[in-house]
Amino acid sequence: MAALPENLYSFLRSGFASCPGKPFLLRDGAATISYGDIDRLSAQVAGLLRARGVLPGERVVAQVGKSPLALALYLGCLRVGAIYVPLNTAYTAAELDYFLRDARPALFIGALQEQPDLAGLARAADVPVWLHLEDDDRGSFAEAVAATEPDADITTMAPDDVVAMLYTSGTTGRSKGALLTLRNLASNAASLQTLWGWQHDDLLLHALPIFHVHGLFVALHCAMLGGSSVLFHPRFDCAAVRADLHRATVMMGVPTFYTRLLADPAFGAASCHNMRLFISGSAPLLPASFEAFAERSGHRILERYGMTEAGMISSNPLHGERIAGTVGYALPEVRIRVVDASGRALPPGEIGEVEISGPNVFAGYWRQPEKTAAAFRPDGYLRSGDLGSLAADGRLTLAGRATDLIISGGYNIYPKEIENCLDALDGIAESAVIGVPHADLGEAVLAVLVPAGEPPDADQIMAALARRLARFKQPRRIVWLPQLPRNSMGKVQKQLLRERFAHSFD
Ligand code: MCA
Ligand code: AMP
Repeated sequence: MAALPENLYSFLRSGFASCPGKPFLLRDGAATISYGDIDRLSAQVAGLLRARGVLPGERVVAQVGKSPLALALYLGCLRVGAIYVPLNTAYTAAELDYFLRDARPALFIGALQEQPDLAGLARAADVPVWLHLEDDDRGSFAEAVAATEPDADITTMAPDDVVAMLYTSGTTGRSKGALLTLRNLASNAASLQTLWGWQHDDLLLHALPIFHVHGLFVALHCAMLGGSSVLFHPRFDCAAVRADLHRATVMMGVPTFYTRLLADPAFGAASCHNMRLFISGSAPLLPASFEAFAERSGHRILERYGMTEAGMISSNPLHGERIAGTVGYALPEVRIRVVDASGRALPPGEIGEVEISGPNVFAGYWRQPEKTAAAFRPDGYLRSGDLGSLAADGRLTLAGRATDLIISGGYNIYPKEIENCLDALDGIAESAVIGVPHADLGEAVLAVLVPAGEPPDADQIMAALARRLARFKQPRRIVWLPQLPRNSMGKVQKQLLRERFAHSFD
């Protein structure tokens, strides 16, 4: 983009400043929130943050549901230059404890409905101030916002100032905070708005969570920059989405959204007669799903590729051929290369690791210099951990992952974190956690366990995991083996396990 804005909020507001009365969030059974409403609400949040002494660069951690005030909290943080740190609402108290200790926020906003002991969690992690916000937008945060005058002042930021920190699963088991700058988010939003032909009269059906890049940045930044209205669904409920689709012109989703719509006999071309664009990402969309969707709906889904550390990286074209199984071309100003194990660029057609550079690439991991260094090549390219190949014309096709990462319903899961929990339990000698094909979620978590003596009861194992891990990380199935297959170096051969258990969920 030509010149970077001085604040991400000002930039987003440039898309809707001329239409304060226009509906922003349209909600079933709840009041519509106009662009003027969100502008005022976020200014009140900014006033509250400043009144509570939150300074630019300090972290604000939020584990809250999907509501207008939750969005105003994000936008209020942008206004004052605080670093917004959204967390998956599925995280358990044990997981939350880790995030609070790691992020060291000036303010933490949680939901008592999910975490009854917010006070204890905040105290244990030495968080100075905490407030709560429930899914219905009630709670001490809502009350404090309502009692605060709007503060219209918007903090000037430098291009490389960090505006958000998003945790991503770590290969070593613990999540790392990816630091995203004004440059990262503003350049990505500007590119996508143009690339996907965002229009003022677009109506976005939004059913993604707002604690990840996909639902928070990709979808909502496009809508705000376009001054478009949003059908704001609390979650992906297939029947509700199908029933509302006929109003929408754009929908973004993970592949599970599309496979669930296909599994709904009532879904068809009539469900989406106003639609101009279906977009998919966060996990591979199977060519068979792409074709079945095109046949049923008349729409060729536009697949794009991204990662938390780099926002959106490549996209199939809006005008031009959308090819199933490919993720299209690098976004403007983004460079993609495919390299071999030694980092040498490979010729077109050869599969290697995908590496990325450009204004979208993040600033590093929070308080993890070694992990930051390991993520980058000496010339600044980010190592994605994804395998792929580039066609001669620059079109990228992904071919799996260099790591053991599991992607289930668009959520990333690193086996090591689950293996660490399993290995700590009595009666388990060792474990190997793998992802296996699953029709609904793309991949599902399967735990292969070796007993130490008499195998413990599977229910007991699951109950112990439930105390430590969010539900989406917990294995969908446990199988026992007398030993794990290992190669001559003693390394567990997960590929053999993936092949052996590939049909576990058929
Ligand atoms: C919920 N559960 C899951 C998942 N979600 N289990 C495994 N994988 C999941 N993704 C649990 C629930 O707690 C529940 O537990 C059980 O599985 C079944 O719940 P269900 O009702 O089927 O789930 P759901 O609430 O309908 O959610 C499925 C979902 C959702 C719609 C696919 O996970 C979702 O919205 N995913 C989107 C994730 C996303 O936004 N990813 C973007 C990351 P029980 O069995 O106890 O009832 S950003 C990214 O990747 C990059 C930047 C990119 O490129 O976009
Ligand atoms: P996350 O760490 O949650 O941001 O997830 C990023 C990862 O999601 C990428 O490294 C890819 O492995 C995967 N991903 C995102 N989009 C796609 C896509 N269209 N096809 C295949 N994998 C994807």
